[in-house]
Amino acid sequence: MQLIGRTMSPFVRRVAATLNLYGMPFENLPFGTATQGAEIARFNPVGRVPALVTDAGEVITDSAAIIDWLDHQVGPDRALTPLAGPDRFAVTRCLALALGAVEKAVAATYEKDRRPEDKVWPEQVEKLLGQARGGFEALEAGLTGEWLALGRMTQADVTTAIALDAAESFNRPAYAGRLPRLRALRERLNAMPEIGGTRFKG
Ligand SMILES: N[C@@H](CCC(=O)N[C@@H](CS)C(=O)NCC(=O)O)C(=O)O
Repeated sequence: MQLIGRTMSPFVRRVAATLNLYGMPFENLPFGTATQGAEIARFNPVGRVPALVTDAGEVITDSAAIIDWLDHQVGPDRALTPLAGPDRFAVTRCLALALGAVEKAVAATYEKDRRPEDKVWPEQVEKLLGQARGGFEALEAGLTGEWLALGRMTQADVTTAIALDAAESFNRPAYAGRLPRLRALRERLNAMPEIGGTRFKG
């Protein structure tokens, strides 16, 4: 299998970590969105990463669709998101917060770093960062035990840890002194080579 995109992207990284946790080997084609749009568009007409090329040569885009496909490959006993029932909802409601938060963190970075300086709108950057923090604070409030859902490690934990890593790498001061429980969860997960090993090294 081939995973398109650099693990600097939290969406790419959560797919890479899931592949590792499921023991599925893959080759990473680390195309960057800022300069390699044409290469990315060969795999994803929407021009975003991640995309996954399966061993059958099929291309799946969007981390949620890719991870759903991976979950169905490993089956209900190993899937990090339960495939059905109330347990699935317990995980997906956390995922909505983590993905929502990191989408806003990414949008804040694009707003700040990808526009000509005179076109940057500081109020919008602050609004986006506030939305990102809102999502993480809600997850922090819900983290009362060891894991975010179901009393065991799920995709909610994997994605939240990776989302927080990314949000902080984009803008460390925005999160300073906040989110102690999520940070502790993140450290535990990053100590696992399947997850910590996917940190972007470029
Ligand atoms: N919902 C998508 C979001 C993917 C996404 O926004 N990827 C960013 C990189 S972090 C991207 O490709 N941005 C380039 C662009 O939108 O032009 C997913 O979960 O895969």
